[in-house]
Amino acid sequence: PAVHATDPTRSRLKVTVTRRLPEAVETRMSELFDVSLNADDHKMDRDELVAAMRVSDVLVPTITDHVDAAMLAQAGDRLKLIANFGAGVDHIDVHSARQRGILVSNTPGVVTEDTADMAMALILAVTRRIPEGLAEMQAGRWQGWSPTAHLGGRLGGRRLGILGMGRIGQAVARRANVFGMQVHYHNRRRLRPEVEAELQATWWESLDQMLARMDIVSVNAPHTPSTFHLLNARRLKLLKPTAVVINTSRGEVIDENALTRMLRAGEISGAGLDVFEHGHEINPRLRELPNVVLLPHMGSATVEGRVEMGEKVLINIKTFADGHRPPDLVVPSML
Ligand code: 8YV
Repeated sequence: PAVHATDPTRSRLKVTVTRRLPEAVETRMSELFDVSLNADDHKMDRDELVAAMRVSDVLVPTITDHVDAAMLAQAGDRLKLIANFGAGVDHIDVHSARQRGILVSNTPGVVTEDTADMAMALILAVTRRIPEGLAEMQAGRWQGWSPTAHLGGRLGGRRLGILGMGRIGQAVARRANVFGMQVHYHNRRRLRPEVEAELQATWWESLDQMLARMDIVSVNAPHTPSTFHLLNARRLKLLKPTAVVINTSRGEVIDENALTRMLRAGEISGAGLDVFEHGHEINPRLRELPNVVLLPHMGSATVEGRVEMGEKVLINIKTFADGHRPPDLVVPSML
């Protein structure tokens, strides 16, 4: 069924894209729609975003654009679709959008493998001390091989606890199996038995009980009201002092200050973080720690992935323009 009435006086949808996307995506989008691009790729402020929403049928935001209820209230009634460039939609007030009849879509699936690769990269970087080795080489400090230097921990046999077993969590599990790790997981819903068997994954109904037994914990849950600070100080204290925490999902799922304190105190052995609680404003203490590997939200940053994300956005807008439900519609009950 048609989900919007196309205005016959307007032949092409007006689409505002908040950041520069791969050239091929921008070109295709401009062929199909009346597109407004952010030429210099600056981060648009609230007023700019509201102004853009007022004159657009479709907004294509990214994680750097916070779209809250107050902004939606000022956006007028032209905006019909927020076609997010990215899987996570925690920067968009999906409930308010819904109440105003504005649809929200995302780009699931195409970020899965790249993000899981990055989780493994962080696991390896922390457990095998790769940044320390790199720094030593770059500084010209290497004195030659020694049997006792640079010793990390073997991944094979280690217990990996995956927090959030959606697409990305499952992709991490597949990789961990190949590395000989023992895979455990906590998820709101238990996987189907055949999927659990394929992933050789053990389900823990109790997150607390799982945390106490893991060598490495990988956060792969989205940020929602129910996952905010899921790894709070109390739960982080359940971890073994030898444990390592990996996060390629959203910073808000972990209480970053509590994690930083415990890493400094040696109550947690290490961390690999691609995302942070306050965007790119990182707790400076975190940067000083040798047992912590920090990355600037690179999880899905592959050339191929960005093009596929753009193609997903295009399909969502095109389907909507044709009067149908966008295939990657996000509804509040999914959050
Ligand atoms: C994106 C991400 O780079 O898809 C997501 O949820 O976090 C990343 O893959 C970013 O969010 C794009 O908006």
